[in-house]
Amino acid sequence: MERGFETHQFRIRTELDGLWNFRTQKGDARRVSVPSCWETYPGLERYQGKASYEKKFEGGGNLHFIFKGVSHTADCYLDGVKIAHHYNAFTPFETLVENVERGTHTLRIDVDNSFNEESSLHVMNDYYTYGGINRPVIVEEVEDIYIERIHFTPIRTEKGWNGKISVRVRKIGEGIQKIRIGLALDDETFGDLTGELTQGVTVLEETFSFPNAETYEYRDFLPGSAEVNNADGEINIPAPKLYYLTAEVWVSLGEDEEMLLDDMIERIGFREVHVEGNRILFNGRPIKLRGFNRHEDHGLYGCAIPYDAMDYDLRLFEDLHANAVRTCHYPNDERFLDLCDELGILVWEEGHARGLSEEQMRHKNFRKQSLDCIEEMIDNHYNHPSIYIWGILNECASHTEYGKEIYAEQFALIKQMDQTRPTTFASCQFFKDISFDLVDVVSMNLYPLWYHDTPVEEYLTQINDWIQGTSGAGKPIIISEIGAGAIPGYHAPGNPKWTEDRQKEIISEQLTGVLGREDFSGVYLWQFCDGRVPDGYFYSRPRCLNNKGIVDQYRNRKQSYEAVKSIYAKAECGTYK
Ligand code: ADA
Repeated sequence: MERGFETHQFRIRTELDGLWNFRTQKGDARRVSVPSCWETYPGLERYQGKASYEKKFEGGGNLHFIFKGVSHTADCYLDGVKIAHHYNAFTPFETLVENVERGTHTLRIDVDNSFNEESSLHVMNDYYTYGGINRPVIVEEVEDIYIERIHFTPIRTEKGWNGKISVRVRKIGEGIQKIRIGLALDDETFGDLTGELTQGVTVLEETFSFPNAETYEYRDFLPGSAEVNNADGEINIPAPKLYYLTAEVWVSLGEDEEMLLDDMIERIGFREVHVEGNRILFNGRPIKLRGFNRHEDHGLYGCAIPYDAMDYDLRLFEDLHANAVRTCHYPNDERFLDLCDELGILVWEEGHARGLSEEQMRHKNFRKQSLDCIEEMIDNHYNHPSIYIWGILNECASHTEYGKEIYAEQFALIKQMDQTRPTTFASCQFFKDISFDLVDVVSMNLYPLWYHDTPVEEYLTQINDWIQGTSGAGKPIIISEIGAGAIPGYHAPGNPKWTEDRQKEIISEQLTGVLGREDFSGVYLWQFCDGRVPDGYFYSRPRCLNNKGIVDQYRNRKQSYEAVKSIYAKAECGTYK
């Protein structure tokens, strides 16, 4: 499944999941299910290189292909003719092939997950770059006029909600065509967009008022927050209010006749996020984050985590009384974002980058590859109400002039595409970061008691005092990473580091310290689950895993799980004093 809901009633589409033919460059061939990572195919657990996937399908006319994620570089061919190229495992891409003869066709995707000289973001790093078609592939049959994207912007007014609706339509072929786009919210028609299309892309947009729209609220998941009443026999659990926004493209046939050419359904929420002083306000109320950093990584699936396993992770988030997730360090599978929308989990989504030096940020492809990733992330994920902030460039060179230029360039792109969400980046440039003037929210990755033995309270005060002397003064501050490691099952006298007991001690002190202070807008624990790292990190990552999860890579719980749960359950961790 591509999304958590149906995105079309009218458009003809086929999800190309199921069995594909697979072969590595060395000739290892087998049939595999897609989406998947080749590290889950026996014998290929550590394969880095190239491989091909092939799938036959029936279709014809204008074929629109949607690739939700291929890790990490894809070259796509239809019946042997190249139709698309894409870099980055974590963002969707699409392509159109016009006037294809109806019949049986072969789609081939050549995939490369090597750390080659063209790759500036998928490099040796503290997370694993898997290989494969890690997210769904869809083929659609579209008319000569079809909807490419719908963007919905909620606008709060004194009289209730307005909504700006932008519909991006593509016209194939020459000539001018008048169209009417019929708009409905939960199947209730509320207006039209009309316009004349010429070849290529046209954006039609207008702001409509929705005075009776119900506001989308995130869930705080504090104990007792789900008032469930079964009085009328139904199980009523409060859920954030989501609406289905439908757009239908009609063309006039003369007189009073019209013909439906295409449709698209988006799911939206009426909510507003903004920064006021040192607080992040969600519908006017300050949020206090009790979150986790979550890599898309699983011991059974690699980064191709199936929908049910994503849902299982979020059931643990709810059990842990967490209200937020950070998609460290790249855009996530849209089905996960759909679940966060439905559950009301606050999402910090970020562009793909982790810990790149100034030299790595000077890689010949770095600017384009990271700007492309941001553009694809926002263009595709704009409508998710659970995303309250955009992040970029985790722990990159925000302490150098060149690095700051790059951060500025990327924030400019974000603000150009989305003026409604605050921006941030997670810094580790302690006492030397020069880029806080670029952000709405300051975020810091700290590891007191793990990477250094400075007492938590002392270190938090040092960091906050420093920030108040920089261009980040007075801005909200998020502790975007804090944590400690533990090898599952390891216990030893004196609780040395890597024991579960020591992890619990350290994390308890860290979380209590951060959540007990007024000066922070909350915390994202590093990290939710243990995640795989490449052999190149073996010296500091026992088992070739980043072992700072409170569950292991199979979601088995460590001792610290219950400790985090009890801290996050405390009411004072959900509000300020
Ligand atoms: C950094 C980085 C994370 C992870 C973490 C750790 O803060 O942002 O990706 O590497 O350190 O485990 O040390």
